[in-house]
Amino acid sequence: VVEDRPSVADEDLVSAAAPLPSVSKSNIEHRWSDITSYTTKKKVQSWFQLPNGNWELARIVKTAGSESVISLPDGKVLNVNSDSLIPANPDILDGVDDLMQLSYLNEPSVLFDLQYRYSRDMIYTKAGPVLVAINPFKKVSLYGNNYIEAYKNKSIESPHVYAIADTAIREMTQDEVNQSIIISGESGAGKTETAKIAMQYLAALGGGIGIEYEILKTNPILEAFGNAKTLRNDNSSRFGKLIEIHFSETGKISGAKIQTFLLEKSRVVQCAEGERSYHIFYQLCAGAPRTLREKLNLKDVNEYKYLNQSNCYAITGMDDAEQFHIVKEALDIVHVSEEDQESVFAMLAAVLWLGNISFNMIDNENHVEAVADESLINVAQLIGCETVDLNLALSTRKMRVGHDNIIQKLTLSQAIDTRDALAKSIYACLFEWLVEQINKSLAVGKRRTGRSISILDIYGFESFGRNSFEQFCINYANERLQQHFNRHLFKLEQEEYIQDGIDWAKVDFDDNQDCLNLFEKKPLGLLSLLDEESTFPNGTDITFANKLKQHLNSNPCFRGEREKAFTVSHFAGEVTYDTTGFLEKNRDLLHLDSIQLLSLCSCHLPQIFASNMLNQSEKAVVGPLHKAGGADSQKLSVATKFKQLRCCGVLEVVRISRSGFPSRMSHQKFARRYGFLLLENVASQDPLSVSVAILHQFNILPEMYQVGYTKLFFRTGQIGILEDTRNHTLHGILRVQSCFRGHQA
Ligand code: AD9
Ligand code: MG
Repeated sequence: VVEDRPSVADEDLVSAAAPLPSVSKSNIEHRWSDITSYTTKKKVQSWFQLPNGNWELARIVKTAGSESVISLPDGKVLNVNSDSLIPANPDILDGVDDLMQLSYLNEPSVLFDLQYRYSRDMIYTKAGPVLVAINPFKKVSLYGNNYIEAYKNKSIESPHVYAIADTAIREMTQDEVNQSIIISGESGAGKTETAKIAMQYLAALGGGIGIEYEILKTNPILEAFGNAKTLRNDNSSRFGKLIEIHFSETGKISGAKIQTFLLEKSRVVQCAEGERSYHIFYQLCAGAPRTLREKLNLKDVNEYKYLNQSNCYAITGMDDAEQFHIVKEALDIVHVSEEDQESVFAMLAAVLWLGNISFNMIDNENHVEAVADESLINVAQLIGCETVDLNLALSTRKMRVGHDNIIQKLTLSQAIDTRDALAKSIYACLFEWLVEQINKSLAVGKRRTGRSISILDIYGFESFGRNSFEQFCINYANERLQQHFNRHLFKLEQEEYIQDGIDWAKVDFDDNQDCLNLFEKKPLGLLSLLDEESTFPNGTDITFANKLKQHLNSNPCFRGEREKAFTVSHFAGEVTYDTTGFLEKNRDLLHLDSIQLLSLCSCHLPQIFASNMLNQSEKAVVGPLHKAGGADSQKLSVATKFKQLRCCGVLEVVRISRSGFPSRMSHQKFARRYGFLLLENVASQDPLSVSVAILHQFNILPEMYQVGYTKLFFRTGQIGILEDTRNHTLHGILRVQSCFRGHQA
């Protein structure tokens, strides 16, 4: 943590780096044992990349001209081009806890360091101002009260989320600047867990009046309603979350506010093979007590179409019934009344029963009406309307033609879309309503101080075999977050050097502006074209895909694929999207008939939903995009894992931080802090002159610092040396003072 860094003062960044997923420890040891045993014998050593992409630590036997003879750990001797060798670090640097300390900063060295630490359960490593967390996929004993105490007292200094949270509290209190902890990483990297660990620390330090307990209890609720099992992560967040935790002047938590973004609605009505819908559905079916089951007419999960299409009901290690009770208890704690909880469960049951409603053909023009079976009856009863009205809302649409109102019958596919749209809307409104209730309960007290720490946890970057509209949105959100990350860490960093007149060799880094332009450019960007096509009555997924190819093929981040697909080069890699369903999902239309139906219901939640929907529809029908602001690894080669490294920007962070002067302090602060160490009296001099005098007196080498107009910039480690001298002198002074006092006494 660098003192006084205005460029990042408002943001302490945590990065949950790409996991080295399901790489078992034995596997790691096996893979790395050659290297580590070799490391001990190494003399001149370099990294050499094998044709399969893996890096091996090679001993250089001989170099002649551009050729080198190297010997590999397995005894093989190869003749290679010297340019293909990448320097390795000396043994003494094995496992350093800040990548910035590495003498040679290259991909194999960074990976080696992370791997070395990971295999010893040291999952956190610093990369300059960023914390890299590697998912352990097992319980590691790094958390809990003893650790919290230790980080609070600074008796442990190893990198940790607690240390990041501690810095955030300190800087918020001392500098009175609001802080943010931003967590990025691909799906399954550990962002949500990391966010919870940070919250745990803030709650422990800022606790006292009890609200911290409520804040922690929002996690099981939001995870139940907003997380689901995907192919990547058994507990994958399907929404973005920003939690703002407010503190009083005395440093106690006074309240919190949660904002959520872009819940994946489509999951409610369909999900891919091997995935699940939202946890809460399974929890309700497994855990509801008998009276509730009877009241809601609940069946087993496999009887509901929305849940049984994907052939996946259980999650190893998760007890849905037990989880239901945890969620209920949490709802109690955030003051959702028993009556409201029952309405919530009724709405969930209504969504499930909606999925079971089927339709009968009533004429030979493909028009349908809903089958009057228990599904229709149950939905009507649960939301509080007549079955006739529900049937009408699902199978007809009122239209205005000229001055006349006409009723149009729906075809089977239109009726299914209407039914699914209603289910998705009820669920999305339920989610929003719950967040609203939670926010009421956590409301920041009247004595608002304006001090807060925010934690951002979104869905991570996703790339599956088949990627649809959902991945398109999620990856776009990640692309934006990455730019924020880039801007903060790189651009602002450089700008600060330049502003302060510092000679700064520009460091190139991958900016993702080109990719964002591809999404955002008007009128010819992915989002504009999608919105445009969504408004055309004759627009289809094929016309959309063709339009993209027509207008965007010259863009280097875009590639048209066969049929309805296209590929985007994201910062984290290429993803091919299948446009099937894009227009429908982007339109996200809920017809007025459905809204009117809900507004007439006798059960109070649907009425609230309807009025919200009406408010929204007055703002025009907007697609969800406008709202947007997350392989079998054992077989992966090390080289593939580097790409993961790249997608978190870890290397760039290290590179830019190290190649520059990461510690900095204003002349005033520097003069105030170290001026007393000067042998000559400088009281009358300006801070800049005092700073220069200090640098001279302590023989700080000129290449170790730069004097800016307003601040001093230091290479890594220099402030530490000055701090040691200062502490030493201060202790001396204190000793003399206490002797003096003792003498007087
Ligand atoms: V997604 O973008 O929401 O799909 P996340 O949030 O990045 O994703 P998550 O935090 O849910 O990933 O972590 C995935 C799983 O990894 C968790 O369910 C845990 O089983 C595991 N995990 C993550 N971090 C830790 C940890 N610090 N200790 C132990 C962990 N297990
Ligand atoms: Mg998550």
